[in-house]
Amino acid sequence: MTRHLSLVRILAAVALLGVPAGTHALAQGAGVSDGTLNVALEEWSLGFSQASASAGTLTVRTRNTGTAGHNLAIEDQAGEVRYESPLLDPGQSRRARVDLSDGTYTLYCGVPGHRDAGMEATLTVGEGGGGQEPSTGGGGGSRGGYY
Ligand SMILES: [Cu+2]
Repeated sequence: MTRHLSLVRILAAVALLGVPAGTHALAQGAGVSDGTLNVALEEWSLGFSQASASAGTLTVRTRNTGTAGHNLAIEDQAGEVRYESPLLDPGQSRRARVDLSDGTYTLYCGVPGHRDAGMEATLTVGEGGGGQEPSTGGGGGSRGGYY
């Protein structure tokens, strides 16, 4: 008897899983995969809020999937802008290579007001990020100052 009940439950669960997810999900594929950071500029997000990558050269693909002009800036933890795309019109995209070392970076849209509206994300590079090869830097645990 209990066997029948659990079979019914499994079938019900499968049926639920079969329902397509919401059609209006966040931009597909945004975030980091295969050494490429995909950014979807839209109102009001970058398509993701947190991502991580291995240290090194990161390909940054920025696409304006929104309806207003946007751009992308990458700022390091010292507040220095490491990359900034030109202003992109809706539908435009840009590709660049950015060399990033271990650290935490803030990504945002530089159009006034857009960052505050939600066009901001955090990228963690190196420790705790990427998760592929451990950093080649001799495995010391010390985090030296950047000065
Ligand atoms: Cu913007």
